[in-house]
Amino acid sequence: MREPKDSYLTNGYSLKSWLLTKDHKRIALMYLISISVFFFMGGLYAAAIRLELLTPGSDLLQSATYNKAFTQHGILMIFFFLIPSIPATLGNFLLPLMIGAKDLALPRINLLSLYLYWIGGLLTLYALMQGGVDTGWTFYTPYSTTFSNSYVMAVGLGIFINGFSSILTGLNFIVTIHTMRAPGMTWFRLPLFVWAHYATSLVMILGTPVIAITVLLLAIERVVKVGIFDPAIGGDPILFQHLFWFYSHPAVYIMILPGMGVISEVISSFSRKKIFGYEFIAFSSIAIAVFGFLVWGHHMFVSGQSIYAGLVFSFLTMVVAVPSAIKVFNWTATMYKGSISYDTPMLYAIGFLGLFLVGGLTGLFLGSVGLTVHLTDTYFVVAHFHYVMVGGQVIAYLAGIHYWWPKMTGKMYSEFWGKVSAMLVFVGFNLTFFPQFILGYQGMPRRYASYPAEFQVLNIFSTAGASVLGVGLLMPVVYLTHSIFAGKPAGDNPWMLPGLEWRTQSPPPTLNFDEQPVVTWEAYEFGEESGLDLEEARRAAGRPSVV
Ligand code: HEM
Ligand SMILES: [Cu+2]
Repeated sequence: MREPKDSYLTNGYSLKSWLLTKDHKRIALMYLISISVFFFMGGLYAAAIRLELLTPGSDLLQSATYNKAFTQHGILMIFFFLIPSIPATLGNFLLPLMIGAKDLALPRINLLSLYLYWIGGLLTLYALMQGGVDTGWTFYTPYSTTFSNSYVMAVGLGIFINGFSSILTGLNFIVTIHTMRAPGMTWFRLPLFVWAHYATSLVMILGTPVIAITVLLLAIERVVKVGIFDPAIGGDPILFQHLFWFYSHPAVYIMILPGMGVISEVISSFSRKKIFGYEFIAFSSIAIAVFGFLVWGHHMFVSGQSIYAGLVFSFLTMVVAVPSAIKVFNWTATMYKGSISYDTPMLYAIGFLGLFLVGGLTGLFLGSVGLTVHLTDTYFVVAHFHYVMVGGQVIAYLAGIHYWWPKMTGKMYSEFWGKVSAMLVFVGFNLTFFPQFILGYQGMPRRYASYPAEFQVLNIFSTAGASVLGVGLLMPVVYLTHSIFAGKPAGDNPWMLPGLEWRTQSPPPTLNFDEQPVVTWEAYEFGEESGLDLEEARRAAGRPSVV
């Protein structure tokens, strides 16, 4: 295997060459490290919460501390890990490579969005160290405006600034996809990962300004006492919930669409089959982005909203589930009669299919007006959104990291440890969160440090599962880092795939391609004419045959 020539990694070693880079690949790596830090910090809070819930009494954390723990867990995980997770790292790194471009259309804006993320993140961390915040990640009024004495303003400002990072990333992706595609890269030859990011970007630029304004209004009321949400001075607390969920439901799609994009790539690649129903998957992403704006009221069924509004929101919630179901159907059909190889990314992708299905279907339970009255604010909701956010997006993110790691670093990680961690994550995850469906159904409310003794057994399962999950999530940090220094060279195209990102060197050169690529093939073209001999490649890399 030939030694990699100069690559984006060898183009300058000084701190300055990183901090002032305009290279989307370097920016992606800096994001990768930053979001990992936030992820593990959020994980520490999760560990504290699970430890507290090991016993019925509130013995480890007092209620006030417990409130801060789950609030800060949620804020770090959602705003500083999950929302940027795939777009800012894998999306940033791969979008230009996949469409045959030298970089994103607006490289300086890309660097600016990283800095905004850092500023927002540091401000939030500062607030947490000063004393933290206890409102829940949803900042519901009137508690957040009138009663809470915690650092609401500083955290709100951090989230406000971070929102602009998200908006600029979305803007950059849209401009890039419109203007930077290589000759021959037509819209319907785009990898589905790119379609997914296009849809995500639409939500980012249309939705994020709403949360920014909402946080701003909250600040105005807290400081200047203008009556916006507080009825005592002429406001309406329910208005906050409308504004918040008008962003935050679409935002759940910012948190899942990119993962769906990864899964489309991985399932097709490791089934060696053209993706089934390309157009359906592409347009279902757009449909999710559009319909996602019409269902916010399903978070407010018990807020006193009119029963007729509830019926409409319930119906629309069922509608928005259809495009996701279409995707799951098409992924399954892609695997049917494919020659499947169970490499680490594929193990994660198969895990995604099962877990996302559970997450999505239980969303339908919560979207049914009658049932949700029983389930709302219980552990059932907690289980539901963790199945989608962790079982969906985090698992997809891990699938993507393992899939493109050889491209990003030029090195192969230990397949053995990869598989072990995938299994631990899957088992640990289910052990943690499945019991919470039962707990919620039995009536255990969320957001309390103590609970009646009859709920203890299932909580012990959950905490035990969380420790397995924790080990499973820490392992990749070790073997992936190890691979950078001691991994085998991966070669340009270790999985023998047709996509453009695999047709350049690993790790890629600063300008991505040595010469301007011209696309003459369809997406996911594995046929004989593609000249991609997987068996040959696997033999050369000393990997087991798949037939
Ligand atoms: C696809 C990715 C999804 C993510 C990331 C996600 C995330 C979340 C989150 C974070 C909550 C908790 C809100 C809170 O703090 O109370 C939630 C609640 C809810 N989700 Fe999802 N969700 C997703 C998909 C779905 C789907 C497909 C449906 C229905 C078709 C759905 C229906 C609901 C409903 C109705 C609630 C409110 C439950 C209640 O307050 O009683 N979600 N979701
Ligand atoms: Cu929602």
